[in-house]
Amino acid sequence: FSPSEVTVLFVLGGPGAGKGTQCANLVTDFSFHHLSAGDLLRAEQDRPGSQYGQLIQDCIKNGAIVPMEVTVALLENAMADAIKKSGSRKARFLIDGFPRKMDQAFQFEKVVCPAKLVLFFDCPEQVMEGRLLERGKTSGRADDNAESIRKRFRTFVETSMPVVEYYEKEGKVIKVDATPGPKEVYEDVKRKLVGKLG
Ligand code: UP5
Ligand code: MG
Repeated sequence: FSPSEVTVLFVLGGPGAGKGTQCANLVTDFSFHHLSAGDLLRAEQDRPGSQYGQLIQDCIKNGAIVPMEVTVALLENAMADAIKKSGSRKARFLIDGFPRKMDQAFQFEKVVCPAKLVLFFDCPEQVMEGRLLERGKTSGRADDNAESIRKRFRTFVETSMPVVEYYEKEGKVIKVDATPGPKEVYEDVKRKLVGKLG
């Protein structure tokens, strides 16, 4: 992928911060392709014949991070697919829920391209927990239960926050308070993104 043709925004934030919700809003208003690393991993887990199904299932239930080779390959394929289908060589991507560990960040920037910006949704654990437990009543997600949520929070604090801090030092982070309702959060996102996409 050529950075002159592909623009990548990483979308980070704790479990339940609202990454998926806000990416859907951005897709409606801007010409973004939205790729959720978690969604790609869940699809790979369910793909008949996948050699990674069990590994992914175990990692997700325990809030642990799937080895980067698997996730980076899924993202690369999905990006190539999206470009092929859109028929345009210029493309903007929201990469949602990735990178959540420093090794993933370095690998992606090496084999795909550097991120232009990082959208970081900041939200207190208590608020995220409430959202995830509520969603867990109907989501069917194997990790929307109290025990998995606790593990996801720990991984986020210990392993994923350093990624956000790394990009903060690079001056790439746009931080958004994700505590208010979805509409208010989105207004803030739009206001902060204006003029920065190029
Ligand atoms: N909601 C959203 N915004 C709201 C708001 N402003 N006010 C009130 N409610 C709001 O939202 C979550 C819920 O909250 C929904 O019910 C929504 O309506 C409501 P959502 O938009 O889904 O939040 P999101 O941040 O996307 O939460 P998600 O649960 O998807 O976050 P995770 O980061 O935990 O999940 P992800 O799918 O990215 O990863 C799952 C697992 O996959 C990881 O734990 C890990 O095991 C594995 N993984 C990797 O190993 N590597 C990767 O690179 C990525 C994932
Ligand atoms: Mg999500």
